[in-house]
Amino acid sequence: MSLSLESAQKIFSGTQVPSPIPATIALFEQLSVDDKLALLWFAYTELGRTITPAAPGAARLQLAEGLLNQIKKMSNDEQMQVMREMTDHVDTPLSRSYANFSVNTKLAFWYELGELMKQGIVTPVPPGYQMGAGVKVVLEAIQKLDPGQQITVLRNTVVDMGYDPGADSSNYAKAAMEPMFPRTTPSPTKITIEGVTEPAVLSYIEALNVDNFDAAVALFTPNGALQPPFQKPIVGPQAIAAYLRAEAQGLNIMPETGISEVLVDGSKQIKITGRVQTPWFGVQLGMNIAWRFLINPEGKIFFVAIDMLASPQELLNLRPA
Ligand code: ECH
Repeated sequence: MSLSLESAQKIFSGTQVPSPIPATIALFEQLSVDDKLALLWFAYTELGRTITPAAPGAARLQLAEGLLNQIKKMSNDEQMQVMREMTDHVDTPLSRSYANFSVNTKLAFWYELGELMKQGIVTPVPPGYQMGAGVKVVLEAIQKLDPGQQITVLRNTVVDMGYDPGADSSNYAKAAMEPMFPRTTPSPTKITIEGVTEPAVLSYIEALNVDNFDAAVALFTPNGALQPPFQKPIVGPQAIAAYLRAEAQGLNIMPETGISEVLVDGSKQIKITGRVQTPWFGVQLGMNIAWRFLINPEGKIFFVAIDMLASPQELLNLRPA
């Protein structure tokens, strides 16, 4: 029996709980452009009271330097206009350059603009801005999320900005030409998962913890797939490698417990829960994550879905189904 992607996506579906992240992003999308920018500023400054991102290194900022220098030279009105155009996906040279950045460079660009806002060099909200009722609703929705979910919402809005005339997956390739994201915390060296000893799973985690994406991809079947949180599966080793290079740099992966079940055809479904640290926030923040693996009878990864969980309670939710 050959494994199908469709049935793989359904493994352990009984343990899934609806995530508030897409709902919060949908609320955000309904705001006016000025409300969006103001919301991000309020959410980011509020988050900053408890956790702050690590300053991106000089090498990364250099990639965004051209854009940042243009913006620094502008008047406050022009700066506001540029930020509105990026948020509204207006086709401008600046929006296009931004869309060409990798995820980490996009984040570094806004990190730097945020610093310039704190210093008063760039205005965070238009003069005379009045907060709309919608902003309060979205802010409250964000406040209810756990920190890992909050930074996911921020990150998704940043990724989505700018104007990209091509397919959005094309900028995964950009990351290959950019410097690696430095690890802010040493990664765990010895991985043990209570209840799971599957070699492919352990090797996958170990490979990601040393940014060895080629080794991670070699564990997949030729038609294997990886499904990131809230996304469609990415199919095939080449596409997975490009994705991991763009999105998984510097992650510290700390699985805790799991369950493993052998299916009639000899394949295995394995669910693991644990924590992941992003190099942007290091030890300040552990995201609660679940992995759902489908391993073929030869021990290769046919499918892995990565799910973002809300709470440590959900981490314990390992019931098979
Ligand atoms: C200001 C106002 C104007 C508008 C904007 C502003 C700036 C905002 C800034 C935001 C910065 C946000 C940051 C967010 C970082 C989030 C990182 C996350 C990482 C999650 C990673 C995960 C990885 C999971 C995976 C695993 C695998 O096994 C396979 C691969 C993969 C305020 C100026 C915009 C500056 C820095 C959420 C979950 C575990 C799927 C990758």
